[in-house]
Amino acid sequence: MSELVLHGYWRSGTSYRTRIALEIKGLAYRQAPVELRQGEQKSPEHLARNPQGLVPALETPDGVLTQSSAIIEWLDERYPDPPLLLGDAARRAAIRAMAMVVACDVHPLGNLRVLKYLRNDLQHEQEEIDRWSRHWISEGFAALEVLIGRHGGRFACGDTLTAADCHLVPQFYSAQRVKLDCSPWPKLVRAVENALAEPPVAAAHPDRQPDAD
Ligand SMILES: N[C@@H](CCC(=O)N[C@@H](CS)C(=O)NCC(=O)O)C(=O)O
Repeated sequence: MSELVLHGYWRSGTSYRTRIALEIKGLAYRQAPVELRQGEQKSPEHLARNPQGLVPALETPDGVLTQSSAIIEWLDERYPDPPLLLGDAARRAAIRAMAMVVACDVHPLGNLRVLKYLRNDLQHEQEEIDRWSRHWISEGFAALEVLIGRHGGRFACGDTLTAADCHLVPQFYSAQRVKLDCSPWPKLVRAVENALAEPPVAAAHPDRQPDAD
Protein backbone atom coordinates (compact mmCIF):
# COMPACT_ATOMS: atom_id res chain seq x y z
CA MET A 1 0.00 0.00 0.00
CA SER A 2 1.46 3.33 -1.07
CA GLU A 3 1.93 5.86 1.69
CA LEU A 4 1.19 8.75 -0.68
CA VAL A 5 -2.37 9.22 -1.92
CA LEU A 6 -3.16 11.96 -4.41
CA HIS A 7 -6.72 13.24 -4.30
CA GLY A 8 -6.97 15.01 -7.64
CA TYR A 9 -8.67 15.21 -10.98
CA TRP A 10 -7.16 14.19 -14.31
CA ARG A 11 -7.68 17.53 -16.05
CA SER A 12 -6.90 19.78 -13.13
CA GLY A 13 -3.73 21.79 -13.72
CA THR A 14 -2.80 21.76 -10.06
CA SER A 15 -3.20 17.96 -9.85
CA TYR A 16 -1.12 17.69 -13.03
CA ARG A 17 1.61 19.83 -11.42
CA THR A 18 1.69 17.58 -8.42
CA ARG A 19 1.79 14.40 -10.54
CA ILE A 20 4.76 15.77 -12.51
CA ALA A 21 6.67 16.36 -9.27
CA LEU A 22 5.77 12.90 -7.91
CA GLU A 23 6.84 11.27 -11.18
CA ILE A 24 10.13 13.18 -11.39
CA LYS A 25 10.90 12.04 -7.86
CA GLY A 26 10.07 8.47 -8.90
CA LEU A 27 7.68 8.06 -5.97
CA ALA A 28 4.95 5.43 -5.77
CA TYR A 29 1.55 6.99 -5.16
CA ARG A 30 -2.07 6.01 -5.38
CA GLN A 31 -4.62 8.21 -7.12
CA ALA A 32 -8.00 8.83 -5.53
CA PRO A 33 -10.03 10.78 -8.12
CA VAL A 34 -12.23 13.69 -7.05
CA GLU A 35 -14.78 14.25 -9.85
CA LEU A 36 -14.92 18.04 -10.16
CA ARG A 37 -17.81 17.97 -12.66
CA GLN A 38 -19.94 16.23 -10.03
CA GLY A 39 -18.91 18.72 -7.35
CA GLU A 40 -17.12 16.09 -5.27
CA GLN A 41 -14.58 18.72 -4.21
CA LYS A 42 -17.28 20.16 -1.95
CA SER A 43 -18.19 16.83 -0.32
CA PRO A 44 -17.69 16.55 3.46
CA GLU A 45 -15.00 13.89 2.86
CA HIS A 46 -12.99 16.15 0.61
CA LEU A 47 -13.54 19.29 2.71
CA ALA A 48 -12.06 17.36 5.62
CA ARG A 49 -8.91 16.98 3.52
CA ASN A 50 -8.89 20.43 1.95
CA PRO A 51 -11.04 23.09 3.63
CA GLN A 52 -10.86 25.16 0.42
CA GLY A 53 -12.83 22.50 -1.45
CA LEU A 54 -10.19 22.34 -4.17
CA VAL A 55 -7.83 19.71 -5.53
CA PRO A 56 -5.21 18.50 -5.01
CA ALA A 57 -4.76 17.11 -1.53
CA LEU A 58 -1.92 14.73 -0.85
CA GLU A 59 -2.09 12.21 1.99
CA THR A 60 1.41 11.74 3.34
CA PRO A 61 3.10 10.25 6.39
CA ASP A 62 3.26 13.87 7.66
CA GLY A 63 -0.51 14.38 7.28
CA VAL A 64 -2.71 15.72 4.48
CA LEU A 65 -1.13 18.51 2.45
CA THR A 66 -2.88 21.07 0.26
CA GLN A 67 -1.85 23.82 -2.20
CA SER A 68 0.07 22.22 -5.06
CA SER A 69 3.06 24.59 -4.91
CA ALA A 70 3.45 23.90 -1.18
CA ILE A 71 3.12 20.17 -1.87
CA ILE A 72 5.86 20.38 -4.50
CA GLU A 73 8.15 22.13 -2.01
CA TRP A 74 7.34 19.51 0.64
CA LEU A 75 8.17 16.73 -1.84
CA ASP A 76 11.45 18.45 -2.60
CA GLU A 77 12.39 18.73 1.06
CA ARG A 78 11.26 15.22 1.98
CA TYR A 79 12.67 13.48 -1.13
CA PRO A 80 15.55 15.73 -2.24
CA ASP A 81 16.77 13.62 -5.16
CA PRO A 82 16.44 14.77 -7.90
CA PRO A 83 15.94 18.35 -6.73
CA LEU A 84 13.19 20.55 -8.16
CA LEU A 85 14.54 23.71 -6.51
CA LEU A 86 18.24 23.79 -7.08
CA GLY A 87 21.27 25.97 -7.49
CA ASP A 88 22.18 29.07 -5.52
CA ALA A 89 19.65 31.42 -3.90
CA ALA A 90 19.29 33.48 -7.09
CA ARG A 91 18.59 30.39 -9.22
CA ARG A 92 16.05 29.11 -6.71
CA ALA A 93 14.38 32.53 -6.71
CA ALA A 94 14.19 32.41 -10.52
CA ILE A 95 12.60 28.94 -10.42
CA ARG A 96 10.07 30.12 -7.82
CA ALA A 97 9.34 33.30 -9.77
CA MET A 98 8.41 31.31 -12.88
CA ALA A 99 6.31 28.92 -10.84
CA MET A 100 4.56 31.87 -9.22
CA VAL A 101 3.76 33.59 -12.51
CA VAL A 102 1.63 30.53 -13.18
CA ALA A 103 0.43 29.73 -9.67
CA CYS A 104 -0.36 33.26 -8.48
CA ASP A 105 -1.02 35.34 -11.58
CA VAL A 106 -2.41 33.06 -14.29
CA HIS A 107 -4.00 29.86 -13.01
CA PRO A 108 -6.35 31.46 -10.43
CA LEU A 109 -8.02 33.52 -13.18
CA GLY A 110 -8.87 30.42 -15.19
CA ASN A 111 -9.95 28.16 -12.38
CA LEU A 112 -13.25 26.31 -12.64
CA ARG A 113 -15.01 28.33 -9.94
CA VAL A 114 -13.99 31.62 -11.61
CA LEU A 115 -15.18 30.46 -15.04
CA LYS A 116 -18.43 29.18 -13.53
CA TYR A 117 -19.01 32.58 -11.93
CA LEU A 118 -18.45 34.30 -15.28
CA ARG A 119 -20.87 31.91 -16.97
CA ASN A 120 -23.59 31.42 -14.36
CA ASP A 121 -23.61 34.65 -12.36
CA LEU A 122 -22.38 37.21 -14.89
CA GLN A 123 -24.02 35.44 -17.85
CA HIS A 124 -21.03 35.52 -20.19
CA GLU A 125 -21.03 33.42 -23.37
CA GLN A 126 -18.53 30.57 -23.67
CA GLU A 127 -16.56 32.43 -26.38
CA GLU A 128 -16.15 35.44 -24.06
CA ILE A 129 -15.00 33.17 -21.27
CA ASP A 130 -12.44 31.55 -23.56
CA ARG A 131 -11.23 35.02 -24.55
CA TRP A 132 -10.86 35.86 -20.85
CA SER A 133 -8.75 32.73 -20.34
CA ARG A 134 -6.62 33.38 -23.41
CA HIS A 135 -6.00 36.97 -22.30
CA TRP A 136 -4.64 36.09 -18.86
CA ILE A 137 -2.60 33.16 -20.09
CA SER A 138 -1.08 35.39 -22.80
CA GLU A 139 -0.02 37.98 -20.22
CA GLY A 140 1.70 35.30 -18.15
CA PHE A 141 3.29 33.56 -21.12
CA ALA A 142 4.72 36.84 -22.46
CA ALA A 143 6.52 37.38 -19.15
CA LEU A 144 7.61 33.75 -18.97
CA GLU A 145 9.10 33.99 -22.47
CA VAL A 146 11.44 36.73 -21.18
CA LEU A 147 12.27 34.81 -18.00
CA ILE A 148 12.98 31.62 -19.96
CA GLY A 149 15.22 33.66 -22.29
CA ARG A 150 17.11 34.82 -19.21
CA HIS A 151 17.33 31.60 -17.20
CA GLY A 152 16.22 28.76 -19.44
CA GLY A 153 18.18 26.02 -21.10
CA ARG A 154 16.71 22.76 -22.27
CA PHE A 155 13.88 23.40 -19.83
CA ALA A 156 12.27 26.48 -18.27
CA CYS A 157 15.11 27.16 -15.85
CA GLY A 158 18.31 25.46 -16.90
CA ASP A 159 18.94 21.99 -18.25
CA THR A 160 17.15 19.94 -15.61
CA LEU A 161 13.47 19.73 -14.80
CA THR A 162 12.51 22.05 -11.95
CA ALA A 163 9.44 23.29 -10.11
CA ALA A 164 9.13 25.86 -12.92
CA ASP A 165 8.42 23.07 -15.42
CA CYS A 166 5.97 21.42 -12.99
CA HIS A 167 3.91 24.61 -13.19
CA LEU A 168 4.48 25.58 -16.81
CA VAL A 169 3.56 22.30 -18.53
CA PRO A 170 0.01 22.13 -17.08
CA GLN A 171 -0.59 25.79 -17.89
CA PHE A 172 0.39 25.08 -21.48
CA TYR A 173 -2.11 22.21 -21.51
CA SER A 174 -4.81 24.68 -20.37
CA ALA A 175 -3.72 27.12 -23.09
CA GLN A 176 -4.24 24.41 -25.69
CA ARG A 177 -7.70 23.67 -24.31
CA VAL A 178 -8.75 27.27 -24.97
CA LYS A 179 -7.00 27.21 -28.37
CA LEU A 180 -4.43 29.87 -27.56
CA ASP A 181 -1.87 30.36 -30.33
CA CYS A 182 1.45 29.99 -28.47
CA SER A 183 3.69 30.73 -31.47
CA PRO A 184 4.57 34.24 -30.12
CA TRP A 185 6.50 32.49 -27.31
CA PRO A 186 8.91 30.08 -29.05
CA LYS A 187 11.29 29.64 -26.11
CA LEU A 188 8.39 28.72 -23.87
CA VAL A 189 7.02 26.26 -26.45
CA ARG A 190 10.45 24.62 -26.83
CA ALA A 191 10.86 24.28 -23.06
CA VAL A 192 7.42 22.67 -22.80
CA GLU A 193 8.10 20.30 -25.71
CA ASN A 194 11.39 19.25 -24.16
CA ALA A 195 9.71 18.65 -20.81
CA LEU A 196 6.86 16.66 -22.40
CA ALA A 197 9.41 14.37 -24.04
CA GLU A 198 10.73 13.32 -20.61
CA PRO A 199 9.13 10.04 -19.43
CA PRO A 200 8.14 11.31 -15.92
CA VAL A 201 6.41 14.34 -17.41
CA ALA A 202 4.74 12.21 -20.10
CA ALA A 203 3.45 9.82 -17.42
CA ALA A 204 1.73 12.69 -15.62
CA HIS A 205 -0.26 13.79 -18.70
CA PRO A 206 -4.03 14.07 -18.07
CA ASP A 207 -4.91 11.59 -20.83
CA ARG A 208 -2.86 8.90 -19.10
CA GLN A 209 -4.66 9.10 -15.75
CA PRO A 210 -7.06 6.41 -14.50
CA ASP A 211 -10.02 8.82 -14.23
CA ALA A 212 -9.53 10.36 -17.74
CA ASP A 213 -12.64 10.41 -19.97
N1 LIG B 1 -3.72 27.33 -5.46
C1 LIG B 1 -4.37 26.06 -5.41
C2 LIG B 1 -5.45 26.02 -6.45
C3 LIG B 1 -6.25 24.73 -6.42
C4 LIG B 1 -7.33 24.77 -7.50
O1 LIG B 1 -7.76 25.84 -7.91
N2 LIG B 1 -7.76 23.58 -7.95
C5 LIG B 1 -8.79 23.52 -8.96
C6 LIG B 1 -8.45 22.51 -10.04
S1 LIG B 1 -7.02 22.98 -10.95
C7 LIG B 1 -10.10 23.07 -8.32
O2 LIG B 1 -10.11 22.24 -7.44
N3 LIG B 1 -11.23 23.63 -8.80
C8 LIG B 1 -12.51 23.23 -8.34
C9 LIG B 1 -13.47 24.36 -8.29
O3 LIG B 1 -13.14 25.46 -8.74
O4 LIG B 1 -14.58 24.12 -7.81
C10 LIG B 1 -3.34 24.93 -5.61
O5 LIG B 1 -2.33 25.19 -6.26
O6 LIG B 1 -3.52 23.82 -5.11
